[in-house]
Amino acid sequence: PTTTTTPKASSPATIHVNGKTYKTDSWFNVPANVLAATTRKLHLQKDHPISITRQILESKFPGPTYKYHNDFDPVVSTVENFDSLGFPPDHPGRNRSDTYYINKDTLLRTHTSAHEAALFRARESPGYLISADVYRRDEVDRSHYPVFHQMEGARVWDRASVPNGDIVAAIYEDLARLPTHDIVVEDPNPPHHPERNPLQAKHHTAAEAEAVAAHLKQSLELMVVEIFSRAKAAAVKQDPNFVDEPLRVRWVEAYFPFTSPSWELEVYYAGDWLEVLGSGVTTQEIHINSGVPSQIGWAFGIGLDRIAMLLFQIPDIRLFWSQDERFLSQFAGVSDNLGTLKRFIPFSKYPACYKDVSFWLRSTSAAGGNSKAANAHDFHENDVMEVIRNVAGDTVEDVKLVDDFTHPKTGRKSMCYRINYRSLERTLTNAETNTLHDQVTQALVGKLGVEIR
Ligand code: FA5
Ligand code: MG
Repeated sequence: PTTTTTPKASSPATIHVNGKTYKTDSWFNVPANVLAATTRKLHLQKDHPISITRQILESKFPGPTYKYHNDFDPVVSTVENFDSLGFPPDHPGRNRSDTYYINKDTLLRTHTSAHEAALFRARESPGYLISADVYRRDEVDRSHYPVFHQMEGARVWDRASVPNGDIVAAIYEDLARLPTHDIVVEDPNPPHHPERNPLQAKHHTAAEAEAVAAHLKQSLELMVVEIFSRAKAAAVKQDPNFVDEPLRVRWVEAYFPFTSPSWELEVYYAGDWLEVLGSGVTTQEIHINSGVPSQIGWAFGIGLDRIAMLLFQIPDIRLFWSQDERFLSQFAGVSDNLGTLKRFIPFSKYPACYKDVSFWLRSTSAAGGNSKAANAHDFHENDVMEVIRNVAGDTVEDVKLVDDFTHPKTGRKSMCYRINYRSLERTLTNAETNTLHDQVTQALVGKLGVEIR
């Protein structure tokens, strides 16, 4: 029998999010610190870097064609988050090790695509943008946090309402009205694998899919060019030695259950290609199931935190959650005047304090009995990450697996994690770090049933 190591968040019978009450059940796995983040709405906080980034991106998708939705509730159903988008029943994203559940049918959205089908159904505008907080159980380091922000966008055309029913002509007319940019896209049309990422031949002609893709690419390139031009302008203004390298962007093939074909847009940054967004031609079943079978279109999703980190040169994702004036004051006034955007000047970095914790999992054969005991079979690293984050909060900078080892005789597995304790705001005392680390160790034993070595 499989046991579960999912940390037992103190499970209240009901919880409240944004003034609504939800019943929990045995699927509930949302820790208090994550639940608390649902009230923050950083994407709407004036002069917050996440909100400024949203404003800059919105400026490239003007109304009334695009309507902005910035206040959708983070609690959605499994139907909205997964089924409506064509996720197969066994998709790993549905696991409790990856997703925060309130109950079996209700979760904290893992992406803004959860609202896509409802907006297609609503038909309020031919395009939309959604900005929102999203939630994923994940590793702990300077670029991952259990809560981050996405902006989702889509644009549709309706065969039933374009002049002469010529949807291809209508899309190219809209494309011709878009601004241009002078960046050379290195791989504008990467080949795609038709077996996994087909043109939707049953629903689209090749010419239709091509027209949608061309409009998608131009629209998203404009957005990315805008961000990187603003980042560069800020850098040049502040640092006369800044090396003004030309912007490099390329399209690569990607896979999503709700678009086909699909692409990611990558930008060359600090010596490497960086994925900034996922996108594609929307799966026709979503339009059909939303009662608008005559529509075709594209959609994309971009991570606002990552973009904000690049734009402002913010070195650690935890900073977004800081209420420290030394952080927030640096962005004052920018929401009202985007031209005053400056790079973040880090305040002094406080010392790191590394501490290791080593523990045994129970061997798989010995599993059973104690349902709390972690065995090698059902061990999930995200559980370790979460227990540590729950105890030590934002004083953990990162957690890394430094050793794992299986005893040749007993078959027992041992893991060693190195935790870096470093506050963003002050120097931690030795005594304080030791106490914290003791609490983390006890929590790993108590919540995961591991045995400390
Ligand atoms: C998605 O979430 C898709 N819903 C995007 C999409 C929408 C595709 C519409 C097609 C059509 P993905 O998991 O790759 O895809 O996340 C999208 C973006 O969110 C990433 O490119 C990245 O910028 C950001 N992101 C993903 N995970 C994290 C994380 N843990 N921390 C910060 N940003 C993240
Ligand atoms: Mg991705």
